[in-house]
Amino acid sequence: MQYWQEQYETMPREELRQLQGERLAWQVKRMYENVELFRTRMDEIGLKPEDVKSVDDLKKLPFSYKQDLRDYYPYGLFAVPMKDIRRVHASSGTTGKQIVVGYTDGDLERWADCFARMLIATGCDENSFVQVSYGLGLFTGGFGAHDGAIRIGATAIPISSGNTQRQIQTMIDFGATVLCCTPSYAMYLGETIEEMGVKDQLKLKVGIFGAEPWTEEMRHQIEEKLGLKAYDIYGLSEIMGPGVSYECEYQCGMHVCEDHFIPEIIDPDTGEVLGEGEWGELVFTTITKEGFPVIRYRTRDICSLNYEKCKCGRTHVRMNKPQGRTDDMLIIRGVNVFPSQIEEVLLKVGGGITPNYQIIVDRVNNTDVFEVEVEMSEEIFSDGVKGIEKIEKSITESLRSTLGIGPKVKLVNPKSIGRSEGKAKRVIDKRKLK
Ligand code: DLL
Repeated sequence: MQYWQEQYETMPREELRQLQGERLAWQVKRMYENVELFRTRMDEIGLKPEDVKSVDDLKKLPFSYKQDLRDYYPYGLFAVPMKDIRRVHASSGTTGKQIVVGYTDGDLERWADCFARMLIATGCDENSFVQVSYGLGLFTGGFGAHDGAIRIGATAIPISSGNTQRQIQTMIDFGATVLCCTPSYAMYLGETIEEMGVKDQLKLKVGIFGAEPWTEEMRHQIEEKLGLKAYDIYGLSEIMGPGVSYECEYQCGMHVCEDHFIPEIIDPDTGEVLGEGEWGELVFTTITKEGFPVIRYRTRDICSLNYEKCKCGRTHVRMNKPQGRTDDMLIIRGVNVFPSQIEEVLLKVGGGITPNYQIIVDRVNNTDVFEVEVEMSEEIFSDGVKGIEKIEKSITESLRSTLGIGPKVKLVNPKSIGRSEGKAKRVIDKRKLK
C-alpha cells in the first residue's frame, strides 16, 4: 500500500480525534481574534474560545454560510493580513457576484499534499505525466491538480480545459498517463477520441474526475472510452478545492482529509447532528487553514459518512457521493449555475422580454445540454423573426459572459410558460430522471 503522509492517513482514530481537538481549539481562538463576523456570532451565543477544547465541543459552535462570503466580499472573512495571502480563487454565487477565497503559503502546501495523497493512492508517482484539463484560473480545479502533480514529483501538463482536438493530440504527443478534468469533459474527450480513431495511441492509466455529480454508469463509459481507471474527487472552493476528499484504490467512498477538515452531517432544517450512515447536509470545519478558515460551513451537499476502517489502511472517514444539493445550484458541464443569475441577466437585457423563463437541462450523449426559454412580450412577437433572432443572440452572449457558459436561448410565445400559484418552477432538470 502506498501513502503520501502515512503518519496522518493511517492515524488511529483516537489519536486523530485528539489532534483534531487541538487544532480546532487553535483555529477557534485565532478566528475569534481575527474574523469579526465569527467573533460577533460567538458573542451572541455567549461562547468563548476557551470553551472549545475538543471535537465534542464542535456542536456548540455557530454555522457559517455561503451568504457570509457574499456579505463580506471580497476579503472580509480572511483571518490573516492580505500581505500573507499568496493566491486567491473564486467561484460563482447566487447573485452573480463571485465568492472569493484566499490561501497562505502554508495553505497551498497543505492543499498540494491533499491532492498528492490521492495521486499516490491511485498509483501515480514521479514517472507520471499529469494532464491538467480542469480550468486553470480562478476555478480551484486546475491549480489544485497542478500543484498536487508537482508535489509528488510528477510532470504536469497544464493545458486547462477546452480546445478538444488539440487536447487529445497533446495527450498523445506528451505521453499523458493521468487525466484530471470534470467527468462530463472526460466523456466528451472519449467521444472525440473515438471519432479521431486514436484510442490505441493513448497512454492514460488513471483519471481523476470531480467538481460535479456523476454516476457509476458514466464511470464505466469513461473507463471504456479512455482506457483508464476513473476515480472520484470532491472539493469546494470554500473549503479547499479538489482534494477535500478522494477515492483510494478500493473506491468505496471518498476519504476526507480529516487531519485538516472535520465533517459533520446535519439535518438541514433543524441543524441537529445526525449519526453515521444517515443522509443529511454535509458541514465542514477547516482546522488547519490560515487564510480563509471556516467553522461549520454549510456545503448544501446531501451526503452520508462511513467511519469503518477501509481496506486500504486509511482511517479517515469516507463520504458517499453527494446525492444532490439543498439549494438550487445547478452544475452544468462543471460550471456552477444559479437560476437567479439567469433571472438577473434577463431582467437587465430587458427590451421586450418578460421575466418568465424556464431553464431546461438535459444530458444527451453524456454531455449536458442547457437551454433557456424566455417569454417575449406581445410587441416583439409582432416584430417578426429577424428581431427575435437578434434578441436571442444578445441574451446568449450576456448569459455566456455572466455564467461562463452559453445556453441555447429560445424566445417563446407570450404566456406559453406555465404559471404556478406557489413557487415558480424555473428549472427542469431532465438529468435527474435518467
Ligand atoms: O468544484 C472543486 C473541485 C474541482 C472538486 C475539481 C473536484 C475536482 P466549486 O466550483 O466550489 O469547487 O463547486 C463545489 O461542486 O459543493 C459539490 O456540489 C460539487 N462537487 C464537487 N466535487 C464533486 C464530486 C469545485 N466529486 C461543488 N461529486 C460542491 C459530486 C461534486 N459533486
